[in-house]
Parts: sequence; C-alpha cells; structure tokens
Amino acid sequence: MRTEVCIIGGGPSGLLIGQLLHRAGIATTIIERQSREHVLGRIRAGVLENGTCNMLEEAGVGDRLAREGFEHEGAFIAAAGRKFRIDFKHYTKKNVTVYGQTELTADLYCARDSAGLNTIHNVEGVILHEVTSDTTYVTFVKDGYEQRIECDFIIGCDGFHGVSRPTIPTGVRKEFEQVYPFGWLGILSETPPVSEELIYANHERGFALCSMRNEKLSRYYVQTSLNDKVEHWSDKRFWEELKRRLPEEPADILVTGPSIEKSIAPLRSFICEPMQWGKLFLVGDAAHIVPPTGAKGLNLAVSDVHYLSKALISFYKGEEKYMINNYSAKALERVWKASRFSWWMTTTLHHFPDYGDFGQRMQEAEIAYLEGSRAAQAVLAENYVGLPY
Ligand code: FAS
Ligand code: PHB
Repeated sequence: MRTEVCIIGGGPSGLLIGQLLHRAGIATTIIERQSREHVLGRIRAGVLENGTCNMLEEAGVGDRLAREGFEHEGAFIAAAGRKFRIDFKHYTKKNVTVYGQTELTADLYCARDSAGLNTIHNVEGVILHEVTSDTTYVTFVKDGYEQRIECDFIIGCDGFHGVSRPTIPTGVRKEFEQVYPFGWLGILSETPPVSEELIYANHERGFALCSMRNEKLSRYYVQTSLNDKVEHWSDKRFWEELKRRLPEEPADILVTGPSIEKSIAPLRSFICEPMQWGKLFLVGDAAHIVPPTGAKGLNLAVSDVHYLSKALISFYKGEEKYMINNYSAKALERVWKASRFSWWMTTTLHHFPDYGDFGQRMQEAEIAYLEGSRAAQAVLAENYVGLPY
C-alpha cells in the first residue's frame, strides 16, 4: 500500500498529528503495536497545558474537553507541614486543564474513525527502510503476513521503547539521560479529590502528589524506591503513607477507598538529538522523556506535533523546505526548556537518599524561597502553564 505519511504508533502523538494532517488533506496510515483497547486502557497524564487545549481545538477534538475538562488556575506546594498556592492565572493570565490522557486518546480515535482513516492495530516486526532516500518504506507483519507501506515521510510516534529512534544510526544520534533513584506509585480511586487543585508535596519520607480526573475520580502518587513493587503496596499501606506525607489539613479530610488502578512508573529525563534523520521524524516519547513531576510529557508531545504538522503542511503546499529541515532544532528548543523545568520540579520536591542533611536543607530553602518570592512563583507558573510554542 502507499500513503503520504506513515505514522508509527497510535498513542496521543500519532493520533493528533494524523488528525491535523488529515484536516490539511494529507493522507496518513497509522500502524500500532497494541490493540485499541490496550492503548485506551493506559492511565497516564492528567494535566493539559493551555497550548495543548488549543491544539486539540485546532484538530477538531476540543468539544468534550471544553465540556468535561476542569480548568485549574493554580496548584499547591506542600512542605514542612504547611502548603502554599501558586496562582497561575495571576502570573500568566492562563490556566491548565485537568483532562485524562485516556479521554484525549479516545476523542482522537473517535475523530479518526469518523474520517474513515486507516489505523492498523496489533502489528509486529515493524522495520523502517531506506529512510535517507526518496523511496522510503515501512514493513510490518499483521496476522502472520508481511505488509509494506510506501510513503514520502515516516513519523516515529512509537514511544520510548519504539523502533523509530534506533533507526537513526548511533553515530548520528546523541542521547542525554538522567535516571532518578526512585519511581512513582500511582493509584486511581473512585473517591472525591482531597483538594480542588493539585497538591505537590515534599516530605522527608518522599514526594506525594494529589491529583484527580473529575469530582468523583482521584489520582494520587507517592515516591517509591527503585526496587519497590506494586504487590508490596496494599491500598491500606498506600493511604497511610500518603497521609503521612501531606500537611494535617488535607490528610485529615482525605477520603480513601479501593484502588481501581495501581502501577509503578520509573522516572527519567531523556532527550535524543537530532529528532529527525532523512525522511524520519521523531515525535513525543520516541524522542524524549521527562519525569512527570512537571506534567510535561504529553504536553511536549503536542508541541512536537505543532511544529511538525506545520512543517509538513507547508511542504505539501509546495512552500520552501525550511520548516521541514528545521523541525528538530525548533522542537528541541522547547524540549530542553521543558526538560529543565521537569528536572527542577523533580530535584526540588523528591527525597534523594544520598542528598544528606545539607542537600535536604537546600531543598527546604528552595521551597521556602519559592513560598516567599513572587518572582520565583512567576517562574514556576509560566513553565507549568506551558512556555510559548
Ligand atoms: P506513547 O508511549 O503514549 O505512545 C506510543 C505508541 O506507540 C503506543 O501506543 C505503543 O503501543 C506504540 N508502539 C510502540 N512501539 C511500536 C512499534 N514498534 N510499532 C508500532 N507501534 C508501536 N505524562 C504526563 O504529562 N503526566 C503523567 O502523569 C504521565 N504519566 C505517565 C505514566 C507512564 C507509566 C508513562 C509510560 C508515561 C507517563 N507520562 C505522563 C508521559 C506520557 O503521557 C507520554 O508523554 C505520552 O504518552 C506521550 O505520547 P506518545 O508520544 O504518543 O507516546
Ligand atoms: C496526573 O493527574 O496524573 C498528574 C498530574 C500532574 C503531574 C503528574 C501527573 O505532574
């Protein structure tokens, strides 16, 4: 088969760029390793930047988000038994929106179905061929039969463990990585959120985060050690630990209940340069990973989509090739800045076993300075709502 743009990966990146290219009259085929149910069963990001909401609106999938998303004008930082609010709206005139990645992915699948676009699930053995030539193509196996897609361009939206990034030769790509000495244990519970806005809590026992999906569905996280396992954490143990890491007020009103999802995710910062090679472009987690402390992972994928969709649309209109040739440089500018913010939130709010007393005091001083400085709060706010594209 032949298409103009072959997209590897049917997660939020692949679906969103597929939708934007379709609306510009560009043909795409998405090939996805998992079933649609598997993709839609992932519980991941929860906070959308202002720019992400605008991009979903531009893609024609903003209606349910506008109806069901929760606008948040601020968030709390908790430490040393107290909490203080960062007023995003006051410093940036913008807010963020709480709307689960699962919902966003479902909206995008629905739009793709309505447009009758080609999405092939449960593929295996995806291989990218002749990526630096004008005859690039992708092969894969579906139901035991090898298939081939001829295309003009390939977009690698296949996440951190995908096949696209490794297609760029090791001599060409440079990878930057920081693995953090802890993970996040996250649970979803059908309980009312403990707070109307998110609480990011620093504690000597470890970081905790109180988030939500709606007024009846809460999302909580606690920092865990690297060798921790989900089976070590009963619901009872989780709730007791979460309460110990929160200030008295939220801890006393926390409504607990059975977890309906429980998982541990490792934390790393990772960036691959360049994000393009020949006819291959990397988007989202295929190119970079940020620790979720800054709520940037999904949002960075969307800004990559913004830059690349504009570049491809310009190319197919017969305009100059500058945008296509400059995609990686342009995307990486924002990727590094968002990575810095995610790293800063992570190193400021988590407990690092090897920090020692001095390191712990530096963290406390950083948070105390943030509490007392309008300038420091303005910096956090403008990064959290999302830097301009
Ligand atoms: P994705 O990983 O979402 O999608 C890649 C798709 O490619 C998948 O569907 C995969 O099945 C498919 N694929 C992989 N290899 C393939 C192959 N060889 N052939 C075909 N298809 C292939 N971000 C936040 O902002 N906040 C959070 O709280 C948060 N929590 C997270 C928790 C976990 C456990 C993980 C892994 C990530 C989390 N993230 C979070 C980040 C996450 O939201 C990503 O940034 C977001 O999913 C990026 O979307 P994609 O780039 O589409 O990658
Ligand atoms: C979430 O609701 O899943 C969430 C929110 C903010 C973060 C990370 C995760 O920084």
